[in-house]
Amino acid sequence: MLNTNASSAGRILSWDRLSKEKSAEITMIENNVINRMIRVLRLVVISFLISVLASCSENQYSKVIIKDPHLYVPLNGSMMTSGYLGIYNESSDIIEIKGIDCSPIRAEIHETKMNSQEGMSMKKIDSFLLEPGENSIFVPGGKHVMFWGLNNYNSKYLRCIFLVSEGQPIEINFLVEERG
Ligand SMILES: [Cu+2]
Repeated sequence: MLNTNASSAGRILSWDRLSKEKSAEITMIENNVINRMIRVLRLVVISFLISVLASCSENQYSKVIIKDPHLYVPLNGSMMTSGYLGIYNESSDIIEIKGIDCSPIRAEIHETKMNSQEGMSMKKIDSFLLEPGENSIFVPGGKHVMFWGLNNYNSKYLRCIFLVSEGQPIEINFLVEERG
């Protein structure tokens, strides 16, 4: 009686050990599966990020470069002032600039022209085209951005966007310079 009990107890013990080993093995397999899933997931995330970056660099308007955007604080007693920059179209597409938005500051794209009757005069430009590889430089006496209401403007920069006919607007961060 006692013997059978002991041996069946022993059998239960060894069965117990066996199932523990089995469950340890199962845990290991599960760990392996989880590790593999993590590795696959990591690959998926990385390749997703790469494809996002790649599609960003294909975006034509990331290939528009704004150089040295700056404006001067208005002269005493003047409501208006002007700003200058270089814009380079490094994309393979024609880009149409359809205006500028510096809200809440009012701004327009202007061009100064020499005229035999009136001398120098300036006119608002509604839009202009930049061919692939073309650049346009805004300078005194040429194209410029006209600003109104910067008399008590205290920030070092003024954020604006060039509105374009297609795609993302182009960001411009004008450095606000003292006259001197
Ligand atoms: Cu002007």
